Amino acid sequence: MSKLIDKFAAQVPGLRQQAKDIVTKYGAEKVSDVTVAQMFGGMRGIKGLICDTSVVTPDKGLIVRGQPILDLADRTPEDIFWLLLTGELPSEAEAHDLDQDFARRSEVPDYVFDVLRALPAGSHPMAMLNTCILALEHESVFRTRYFEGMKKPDYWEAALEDGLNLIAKIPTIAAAVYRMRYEKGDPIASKPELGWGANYAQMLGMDVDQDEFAKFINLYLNLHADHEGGNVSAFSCATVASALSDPYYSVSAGLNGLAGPLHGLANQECLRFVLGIRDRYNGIPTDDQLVEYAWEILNGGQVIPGYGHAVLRCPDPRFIGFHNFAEKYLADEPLVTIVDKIYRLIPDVLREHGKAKSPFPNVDAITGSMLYHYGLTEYRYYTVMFAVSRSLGLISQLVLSRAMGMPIIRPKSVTSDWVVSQFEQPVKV
Ligand code: HAX
Repeated sequence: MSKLIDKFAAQVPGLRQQAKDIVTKYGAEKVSDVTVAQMFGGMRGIKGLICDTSVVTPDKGLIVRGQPILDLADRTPEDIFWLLLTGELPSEAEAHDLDQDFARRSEVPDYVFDVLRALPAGSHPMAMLNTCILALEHESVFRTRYFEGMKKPDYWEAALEDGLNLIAKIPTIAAAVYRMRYEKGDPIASKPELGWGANYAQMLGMDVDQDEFAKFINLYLNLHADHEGGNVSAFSCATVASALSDPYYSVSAGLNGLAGPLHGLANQECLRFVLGIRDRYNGIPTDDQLVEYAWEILNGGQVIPGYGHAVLRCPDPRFIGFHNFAEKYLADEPLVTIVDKIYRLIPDVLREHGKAKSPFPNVDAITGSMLYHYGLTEYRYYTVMFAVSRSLGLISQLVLSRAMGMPIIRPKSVTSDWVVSQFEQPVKV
């Protein structure tokens, strides 16, 4: 058994007891009122889920297990996974043990590559990744054990087993998606001894300073790993997992949500936006040109990609984390200069426009431009990198839910007519 499994196993009885105690003590207390506007507004602001891995506060952004994400920027993604699952950062020995465990589990069966080869040439990289994850479902320990009669207290263990296997394999699959989809040559052999993130970086095969690129990829994987429980990918994954669909089905469901343009796919839209500015103005626009361009977009009824957020009401600290990295390593990159200019000028435009509740950048406002700098110009691929990272959060969340004995998710829906009937005054005759 790995040190992570041991550590988490020791926590499980406490997690389960805590969940029971909370319900016993506070079960009848009310935490949220629901208005009709919220029902028609994507359930924004309704407190109805438990997620212990991270919280996003409007004024501070992402806090992972009590630690602001920027304090964790120099950690490895493996450290973040350990933290998400156990609530603590690993010791050096524990981190090493997790790396070895991932290495042991990292080999991807040949049939997954056969599946990739069988897909149509122009497939979207996210469809390719997700198809591979579903193909890997063949390996599910959770499903096998469930149909052998696994008991509820053991669900978490089988879910974690699948989760560790999937995390260990996903960089190899994602890198193969990149190389096969964009005809970069054969997949590059895995070197798990480099560490989870650096190995992914080397398997992409970019012709850049590998040390710097690995640092960037580690930062990317680390900052995108989790964003509490109500975002589309986390909530979709949690809902599917609550039906005891195994982690391959559940993570795939979450990642299908990540593929939407208002969620994970936004990062490719952001790069297109920045490239559009560069091409239109033959380089870096003047302040006036940029403001004029932003108004053109808004008046055309479109959104400014990379700006606004459902929860945040401050610049996304993950944007700041990437911005800090760009200042150190990419100061001469014109796209980053444009991103900077947008950051300086667009919030005022959005304020004046008056619609977006947050005029600040989210994480997607900068990442595409940085990836482009490193030669990763195929922006349809970016969501796949997001997905590799987000697998850490989705799996931590679903394992915790099974450990806590959470039931199937099944909120009540009502019809529009029911809503009207609740509030309509009877017509006087
Ligand atoms: N530009 C122009 N208008 C915007 C806007 C932006 N960047 N952000 C929000 N608005 C508009 C909304 O479209 C909405 O208009 P309508 O009332 O006409 O529908 C209004 O402002 C209120 O929206 P909101 O409450 O501020 O924002 P939502 O919670 O509804 O949506 C979004 C949050 C992130 C989807 C939204 O800000 C947006 O579309 N941003 C641009 C796309 C983007 O950057 N997405 C990435 C988000 C990060 C993420 O999840 N990554 O995975």
